[in-house]
Amino acid sequence: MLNPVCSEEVESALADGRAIVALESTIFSHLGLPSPANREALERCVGAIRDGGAVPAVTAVLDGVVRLGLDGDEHERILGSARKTAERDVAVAVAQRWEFGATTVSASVAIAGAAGVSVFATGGIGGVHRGAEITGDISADLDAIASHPVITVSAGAKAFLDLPRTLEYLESAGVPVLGWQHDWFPAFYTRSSGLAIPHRVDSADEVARTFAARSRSNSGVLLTVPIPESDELNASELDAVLRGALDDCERSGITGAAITPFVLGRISEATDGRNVPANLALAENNAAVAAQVAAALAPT
Ligand code: PSU
Ligand code: MN
Repeated sequence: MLNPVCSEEVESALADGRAIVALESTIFSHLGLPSPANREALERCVGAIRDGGAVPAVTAVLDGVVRLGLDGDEHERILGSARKTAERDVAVAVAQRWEFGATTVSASVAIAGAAGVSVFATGGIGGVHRGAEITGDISADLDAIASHPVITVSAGAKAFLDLPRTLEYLESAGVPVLGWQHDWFPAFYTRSSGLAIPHRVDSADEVARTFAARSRSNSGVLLTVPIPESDELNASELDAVLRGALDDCERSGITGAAITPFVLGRISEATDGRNVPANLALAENNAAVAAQVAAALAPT
């Protein structure tokens, strides 16, 4: 069964009950962000977690070993090309000894939960894809958030997904969806999708108390943090870019797990990389909020 190998630092933080924040590796690989922005994203996320007094714990499969927390020089290894590794793929990555399996949100919450790490930060989660009523394409992230004991901190989901259905799915799956000091479900590059957030929270303590009071011990919570106002992109301009990216995806016959990386790449191209600073700012901000939540959960 899933039994992650923890870095020494994560191991001792777990033993002492200190704050830890897990991070995924897909966002930092070529599947998530272009180089060199991916390196900057990793440095800023790790820095924000440390500044918040927590220990960063990047998840990955390296040389067939499931890892939680990497040593300094090992961070280099997650910046290159990778095989996308969702929760179900982790077992295959181990069995086939993949050199670098880049963990998605679903794999990361499974790995964090298995080790007893309760807070995980990312950029955006996967969700219900547009047209899912035909294709059935619903990201494994949603069921994973529902079924592992981890608080996922994200800037919502990108608007190329079907956001109303994503919220409906999370409701059916029993996931508390909390809005960080905000009344709207955020749409990654923009602070509001126009959809009301089920519950607003205003402090890390409220998030920690919600987590402590959930009805099933193996279930998770989704905390959405809107992108900082100064980094928000223009919604109407973005709409055209997202529509174009989805059209290209359909024309190219891209399906399944390849859809999200393809669309992310097309958004980067179509905006000439103007989306990247926003992406980095929100990921860093999520990491900082996650560190506060992890501190509120820590007994000491
Ligand atoms: N959305 C983003 N950036 C990302 C991803 C999603 O804005 O990097 C990645 C995350 O790793 C997420 C995964 O868990 O894509 C979801 O893929 P899929 O839609 O195939 O489930
Ligand atoms: Mn999918």
